[in-house]
Order: sequence, then structure tokens, then C-alpha cells
Amino acid sequence: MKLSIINGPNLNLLGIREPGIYGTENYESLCARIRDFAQTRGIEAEIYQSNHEGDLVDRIQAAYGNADGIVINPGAYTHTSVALLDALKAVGLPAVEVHISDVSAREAFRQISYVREACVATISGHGTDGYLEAMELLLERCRA
Ligand code: CA2
Repeated sequence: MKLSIINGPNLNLLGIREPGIYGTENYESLCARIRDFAQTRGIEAEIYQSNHEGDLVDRIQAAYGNADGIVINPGAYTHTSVALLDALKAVGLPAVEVHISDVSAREAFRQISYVREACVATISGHGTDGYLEAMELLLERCRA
């Protein structure tokens, strides 16, 4: 099984500020943990991060015919982007929305998610473990 793991703006800065919200793990260490987990579960994981909305759209489109599922943390674009929603709908792959923080317990604007409508599940507030949970969920779904 091949998964496209897509991260939006500022996630490359993990670990350098706001540890109370996003934890202390940095982005490189998160990627290493995703790769290690993928290996133990027989998943091929391609990890991508961009601060640019159009690049994220391109990456979602590139998953079509090339991946079996998408794990996406769109960062702040979660709360604004119809383009990401449309791209996820267009490719039609099972996608899981991940948030490191519990967006439901934060500012009102973070409680709106445009992408959610195109996702089979949302994992929010489980820290960076949420990425691994999302991968497991897609693996189980693929095997069912
Ligand atoms: O909780 C999440 O994973 C978020 O998707 C993270 C986004 C935020 O805009 C979403 O509302 C929830 C922010 C990405 C990381 O932002 C940083 C801010 C300061 C220091 C390091 C990263």
C-alpha cells in the first residue's frame, strides 16, 4: 500500500515554538517516525510539505493513480481552502485529515474545516501520533 502524506504551511517549523500546542518533536523527527512506522506496517509512504496552497493542490492531484490513500494536515489552509477540498474530491482517494492540536478546543475559526467533507476520518488532538493512527486507519480500510 502506498500513502501520500501531505503537510501544509508552517508544519516544517514544528518543535521550534508553541510546544504547549504542537509538542516538542521537530519536523525531521516526525518524518523519521512516519517512515519507521510505514516500514513496520509494509506501507510505502511519500512525505511532502509546502507552505503554498497550489503546491498542495498539485501534490493531491499527483496522488491520483499513484497512491492508495492520503494523510493530510493542511495546516491553516484547513480553515480556508476550497481548492484543497476540490482537489481531494477530484482524486477521490480515501483521505484522513490530521491535526496535531485539538482544533475543536481552540479558536472558533479553527473549528471550520473545508477539507473534512472529502475525508473518511479526522484525527485531531493526538499529537504527532495522529499521523501514525491515520496511516493505520487507511491500512485497515484497504484490507477490509
Ligand atoms: O493542529 C494542527 O496540526 C494544525 O493543522 C496546525 C496548524 C494550524 O494552523 C491549524 O489550525 C492546526 C499550524 C501549523 C504549525 O504552526 C506552527 C506555529 C508555531 C510554531 C511551529 C509551528
